[in-house]
Amino acid sequence: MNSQEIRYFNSLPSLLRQSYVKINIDNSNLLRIRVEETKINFDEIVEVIGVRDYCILTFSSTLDIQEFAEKANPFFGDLMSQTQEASSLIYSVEYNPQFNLSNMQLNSNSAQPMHTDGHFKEKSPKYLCLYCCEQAKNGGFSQMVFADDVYSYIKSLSLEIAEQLFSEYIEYSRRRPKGGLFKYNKKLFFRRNDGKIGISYNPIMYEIKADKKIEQALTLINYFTNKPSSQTIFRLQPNEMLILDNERVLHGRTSFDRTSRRKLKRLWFAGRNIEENGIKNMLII
Ligand SMILES: O=C(O)CCC(=O)C(=O)O
Ligand SMILES: [Fe+2]
Repeated sequence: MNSQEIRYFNSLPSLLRQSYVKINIDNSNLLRIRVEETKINFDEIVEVIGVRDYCILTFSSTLDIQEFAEKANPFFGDLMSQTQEASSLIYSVEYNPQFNLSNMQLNSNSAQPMHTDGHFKEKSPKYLCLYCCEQAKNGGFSQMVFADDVYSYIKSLSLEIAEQLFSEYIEYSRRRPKGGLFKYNKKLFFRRNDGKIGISYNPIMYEIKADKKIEQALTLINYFTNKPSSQTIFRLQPNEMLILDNERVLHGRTSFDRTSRRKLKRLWFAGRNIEENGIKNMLII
């Protein structure tokens, strides 16, 4: 995610973008599950995520993320690589005011617009884990918007377009880190085997093309998902982990102060039953 590719987000009304800066409290009193690293009840976690689409774990001490990943594997499926290198199974989302760690939006102190992870993958991850090692002094809030709310919002405007979003492909182009473009087609919504609505979306793209009505719907979805009143907002503390059903929840983060260090470790799991909505016509140009 290149910072030049943020233009879809920047085309949002400026008032909306400002609200990022003003968020300074949790708007939710979210359930946290307290766990000891040696006694993680994965059955319970899977059950909670099945009902709420997310869960937040508070660990009693610093977590060995590698060990966690191994224990989670039978429940969450295989770990997925997160970048071009196959070794990137544990990714650090990291900002350090002293060093410019990368030119990516993700590793800056800027806001991340609402998205699902691994949109560009043949099959997006089912579970996303974000483990907080260090949190910023101000800002750096996590935001979630649920697929069902996005669907209800579009449906309230047009049932026809809401249905088209299950069947019509959207053409995404992303810049490749070493030059050129990566193009693929993907649908926004899909119906999962469990009957729930799945979503796959990322507005940080070089270009997004679709039927005019679908493009308009995406602009509205950017608007809806990025306004704080649609979001569940909270702040991860060190030793806390957010686990999301990445097919059911969009997530983002607010900007944070320039002088803080902040670090999260991120894991992607494929899930145990691989669902629909792969990508079509992948092309590197
Ligand atoms: O920095 C955060 O809180 C979340 C960043 C994010 O979207 C991700 O790592 O997938
Ligand atoms: Fe993300």
